[in-house]
Amino acid sequence: MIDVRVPLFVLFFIFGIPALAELPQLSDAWIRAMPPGQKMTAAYLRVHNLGDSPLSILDVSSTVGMASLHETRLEGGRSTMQAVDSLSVEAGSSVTMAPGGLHIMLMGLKSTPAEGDIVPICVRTSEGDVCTDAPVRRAAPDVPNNHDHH
Ligand SMILES: [Cu+2]
Repeated sequence: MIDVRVPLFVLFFIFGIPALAELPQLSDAWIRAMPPGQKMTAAYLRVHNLGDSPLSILDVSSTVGMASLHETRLEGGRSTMQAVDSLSVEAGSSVTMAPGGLHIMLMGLKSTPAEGDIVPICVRTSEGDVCTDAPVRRAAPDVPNNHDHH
């Protein structure tokens, strides 16, 4: 039999090297510690788009309970929370979830995450799924130039 397979490098030469989907990177994840028995809390993190095209954050998940993307907004002097369907992150840019703004709502907790626990949080994006370990803390970590608005 004659081998008619074309070596890969020939295809690359003809069609160009296929662009590899660049997975986004997660950083600065943490979860707010709640008193035992609480059925909900919030997780915060930063999503970095390392690629050269915009990506979408489509869903969030965690092993501790139901997770959904929320945004806290000030409306008429009152703080309200809204579900966010999807979120886009510009190329080379990042989106920060922090108290008073975007956050991952964790509901229906099987057990309340305690201070010092490590909870996995996953983010589904148009470029693929990424996960990170989020430590449970009582307050936002001190980040320079990151003012904590409530
Ligand atoms: Cu919320």
